[in-house]
Amino acid sequence: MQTTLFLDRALLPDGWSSGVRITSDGGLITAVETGAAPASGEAREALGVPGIPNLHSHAFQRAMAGLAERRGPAQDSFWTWREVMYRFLARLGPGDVEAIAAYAFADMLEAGFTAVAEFHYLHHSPDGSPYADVAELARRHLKAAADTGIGVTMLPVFYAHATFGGEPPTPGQRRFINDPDRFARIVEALQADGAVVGVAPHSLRAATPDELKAILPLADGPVHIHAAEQVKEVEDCLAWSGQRPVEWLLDHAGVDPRWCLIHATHLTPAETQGLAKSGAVAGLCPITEANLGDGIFPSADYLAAGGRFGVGTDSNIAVDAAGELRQLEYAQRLALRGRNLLSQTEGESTGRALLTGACRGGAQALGQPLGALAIGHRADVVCLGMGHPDMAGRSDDLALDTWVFSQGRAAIASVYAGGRRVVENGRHIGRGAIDARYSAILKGLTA
Ligand code: NGQ
Ligand code: ZN
Repeated sequence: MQTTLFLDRALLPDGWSSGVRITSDGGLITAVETGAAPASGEAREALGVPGIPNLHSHAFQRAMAGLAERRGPAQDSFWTWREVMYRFLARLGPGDVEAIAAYAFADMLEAGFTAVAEFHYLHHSPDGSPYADVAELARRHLKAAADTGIGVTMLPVFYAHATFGGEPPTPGQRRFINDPDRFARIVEALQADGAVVGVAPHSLRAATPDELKAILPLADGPVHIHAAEQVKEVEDCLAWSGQRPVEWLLDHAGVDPRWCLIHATHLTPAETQGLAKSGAVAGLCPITEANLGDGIFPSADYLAAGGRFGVGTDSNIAVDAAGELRQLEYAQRLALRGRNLLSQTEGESTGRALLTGACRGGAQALGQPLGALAIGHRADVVCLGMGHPDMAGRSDDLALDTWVFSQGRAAIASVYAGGRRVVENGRHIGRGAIDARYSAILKGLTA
């Protein structure tokens, strides 16, 4: 179906333009006119920018937001959080997973994310046995994406071990486990559904080098892996191989633009340069990384070296595209005691630099034409509410910086995903039913 959207101002690949008409067909942009006048009855918005791809999500974790913020008996850490997460996921059935994913995806759309890479590892029933359809839970995510209108790249996760050296998995991990053959069946099922599909070895903890070799050829989409998020993981990797996780991947795994290294928090200067040179995307999840106490990725050095990046909501503890970009910059400000550290040239808007970078890297990491208001790309547009007093007299980069650094997701008025308006007045059009289903489930999970 052909649709048009008229924008008084829009951020196109070569900069801000006036009188922009975006025509799309079947979800993709087929024409971009500038200097046009609005037609009567045509959808019209004040200011539009490309929707941001969310390159890393575990949708089910949205429903445990707020459940792990209480001090435990010993020192809390990423690893104690993970125990809470394992206990939480043990209670989720297919209907719960689908309802939570729909809620998370609607939340993402309202927050400025128009596509998501779902890093999906919750494959099996609570006792570890597969569902009758081995791709049951993966397909529930596809259904939730279709229902909400968010674009999706499915990343079925290969998970087989508790830690480096092929250790057997723990009971808390049994819902994640496959051998390469059964994993291939999940990948094939998603491909048969016509989804964009990549592969995701969970981490070097969960997949051995031989397993990596077996699973990488199963799909031609992107390859995502968690790497070097925690200091303990770096130490354990050194003990196992004599190398750090990112160093090992760069040396042994053929890291190239098909790859996205999630977190990559703990890097030596040589790894930072090596990752930048590889053309892979650093998948940064600044809000979750702060929540989990991971550490600070060296973004300023990495971007100065030409490194590619995108942002992800990971645990979905707080879903906000502007918030991720802000936290990315703020971590550098706090660590380096400077300001405007992630824009590269004098006078450049930091919000604009972050948005543009995250759109480009996010599109690469999702393996789809996303993140640009240009022909052939998905018609994903985030429109800011310019009537707010904070926006008075502001447009273009100033409006963008006000969104990113001040207002956050409250600045978003409308969102178009695949040419369809799915967020109106800041609310997803399916909110009523999605919220009712989600609240009922959440009540049961907290009881
Ligand atoms: C995950 N999340 O797979 O959900 C992980 C925790 C792990 C983050 N790393 C589990 N943020 O890494 O073992
Ligand atoms: Zn993750």
